Amino acid sequence: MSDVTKMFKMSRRSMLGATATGALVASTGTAGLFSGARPARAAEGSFSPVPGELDEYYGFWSSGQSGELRILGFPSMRELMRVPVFNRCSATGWGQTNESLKVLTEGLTQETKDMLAARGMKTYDNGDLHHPHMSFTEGTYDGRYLFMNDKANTRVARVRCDVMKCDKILEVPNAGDIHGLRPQKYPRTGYVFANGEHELPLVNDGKILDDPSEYVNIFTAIDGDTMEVAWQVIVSGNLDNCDADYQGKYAFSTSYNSEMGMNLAEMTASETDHVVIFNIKEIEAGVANGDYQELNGVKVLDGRKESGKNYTRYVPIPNSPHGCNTAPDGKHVVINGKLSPTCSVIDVTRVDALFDSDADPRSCIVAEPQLGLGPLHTAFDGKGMAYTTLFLDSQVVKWDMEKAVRAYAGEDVDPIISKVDVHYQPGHNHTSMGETKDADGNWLISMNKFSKDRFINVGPLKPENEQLIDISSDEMQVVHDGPTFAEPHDCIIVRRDIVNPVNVWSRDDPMFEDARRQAEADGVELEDGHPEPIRDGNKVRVYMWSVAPQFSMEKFTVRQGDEVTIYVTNLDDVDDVTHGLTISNYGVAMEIAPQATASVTFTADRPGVHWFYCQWFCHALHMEMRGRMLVEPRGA
Ligand code: K7E
Ligand code: CUA
Repeated sequence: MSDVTKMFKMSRRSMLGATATGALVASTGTAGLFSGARPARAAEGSFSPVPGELDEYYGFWSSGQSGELRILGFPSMRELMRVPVFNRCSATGWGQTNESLKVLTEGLTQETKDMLAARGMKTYDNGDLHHPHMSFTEGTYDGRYLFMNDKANTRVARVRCDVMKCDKILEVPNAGDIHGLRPQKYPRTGYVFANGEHELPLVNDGKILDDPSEYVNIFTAIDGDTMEVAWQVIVSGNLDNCDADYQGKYAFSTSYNSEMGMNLAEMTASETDHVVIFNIKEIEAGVANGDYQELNGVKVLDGRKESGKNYTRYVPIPNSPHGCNTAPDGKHVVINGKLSPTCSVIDVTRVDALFDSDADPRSCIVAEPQLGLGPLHTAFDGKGMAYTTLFLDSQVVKWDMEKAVRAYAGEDVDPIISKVDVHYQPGHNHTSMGETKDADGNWLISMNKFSKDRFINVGPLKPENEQLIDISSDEMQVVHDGPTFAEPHDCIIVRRDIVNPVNVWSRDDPMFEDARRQAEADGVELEDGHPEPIRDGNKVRVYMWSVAPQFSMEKFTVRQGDEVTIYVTNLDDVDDVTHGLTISNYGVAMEIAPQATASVTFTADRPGVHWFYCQWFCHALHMEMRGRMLVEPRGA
């Protein structure tokens, strides 16, 4: 260790927070900035976020085929952070660091690992993340976790809300392409329900193609605490979106391909499709009684129409329903018609009868208002109003659920309150706290698939357009256009007080448990680093710490062909002093946030001097935060 290095480390440890470094960065702290004033709303002329003012809500945005989770301040819609999940991230090293690779690989099936290994890959580097949802306790968000699906590679991921990093990814066996995903709302999450969208032969070994009777779709309940599959249910027809009730009794899934068709004509042939209602207690009893087959290590129950079991009921719904949204009144579930201009409203208090007697499955439908063309998703204000996106009409329609129920019963009332044009072709929409019992009716977001002429042209690939809508009066008002890159399908809007991330990592965080274990085996304290690489055959481990603007090693030497693992522990514990480690011309880069340890393993196959540097601007001397890796040529 050089004298300068020692001095830095000494001063860091002995005068924590009082060094020049500490003072420099302490001024960027954010505490105390929030004044409590609300951004100006449409009624006051225009919407404008006030610089320096904090938002009232967290927005958790999916990113579709980008594969990441995004965090927005809401209602300003300022993008605050991107959390890599299913994607490979150049900035943070997600998909390259040992810590992220553990998360990305430990939940994969052996079959997937083998397939990827044959391509020289450890994990997938794409994903299709549609539906981010927070864990619930007693019908409202609890700030523990976010869960999300990957339609592309049949996975479900969990993000820890304390550090906003993904800590678990599970590949769901047996199912085909997880689409709809919702956590259990009551009593707590509990289960995370996940829909397999694309039907597959139950044993998919390449021997079956054109025998539809061998194809199935699978509904999966994942234990949100352990991120293991609790059970699966085979259903008739496919599964699209889903939601859970506020009683903890049922889950609901839309099916747009009850026909089990394999092409467009077949999939849309029938005038009616259905919603599947899952009876959670009955399914749990079936699991307890051994009424399942075990397939790829998972308990799979038969809930198909003809099974005669009490696990499921099938409620006929007009052609190709899409969105499935439980209202905060705890009573209604809105099924969005898509090809039908209607929404069908299920009354959950009438669902018991479907399981206890031979009641007509449609007897749980209490309203079916005609809303407009292409209803896809519905949001709620907690005051009895529903807001449905009309994809084909490019509108959002506000309607009164109670009036819709009365109209269905024969009364001459019009449930539609108003419509507003959006730009253009909306898919999901969401209200502030709208999927919880604490829906507050302040804001609506319309997530529009096309932006067309709303922004200056950026070429043939255009952004999407998410519009902020003031719903504080009967006439909805679009107050802001928010362009986004591919393709946030869905989002949630969570009151700020519910989410409380930390500012620095805890040194005993499980995320770097493996690093700690290896350091212990090497007789090293991660926080102290080690002055020389530790050699173990051709495996070499390098332990460094970082304190702005220095790494603890200014150089180290390895040999060509060595498998090198570099551990960096960021000893800075001031807000915002993240460091990075990039090795030039080696394709290696990672992020190390305050008090974190991160590590990366690579083969040192290119001899020569290679600078490693910090790529996260951290200090006035950030450019000087670098050192050299010497790779000695083979045979030297
Ligand atoms: Cu939630 Cu886009 Cu996957 Cu509707 S889906 S839009
Ligand atoms: Cu450390 Cu830049």
